[in-house]
Amino acid sequence: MPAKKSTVAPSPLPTITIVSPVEGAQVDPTIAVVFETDGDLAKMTMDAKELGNHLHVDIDGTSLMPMMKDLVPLGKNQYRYVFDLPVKPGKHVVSLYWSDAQHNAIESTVRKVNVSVGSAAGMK
Ligand SMILES: [Cu+2]
Repeated sequence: MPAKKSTVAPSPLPTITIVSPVEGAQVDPTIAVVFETDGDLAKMTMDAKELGNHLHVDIDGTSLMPMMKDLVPLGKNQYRYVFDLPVKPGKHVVSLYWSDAQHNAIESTVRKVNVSVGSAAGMK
């Protein structure tokens, strides 16, 4: 679904940062995102008992809502998420943000990286 803008005030929200890929990185068609947050993801994903602000991962404007089982804890508040569908070669935009309970992006939290996926021939 297309990301919509939230009207919720950006009151204190946990930090969220994309650790990898870095801006401009060349990545595999099955894109893995590593991010860091001091938020309690059990309460900030679709697993929450009462849905409030929660994590969205977005690729090329299509937002996904990972469950806890989709997030691999790496320690130090870092987690890995792998998009389950491979993307086509070329440029892609990966973003990560908190959305409100209505699934609207809280704009102040949007983190974005541009990546490019090599053609099959160019891949190792
Ligand atoms: Cu959502």
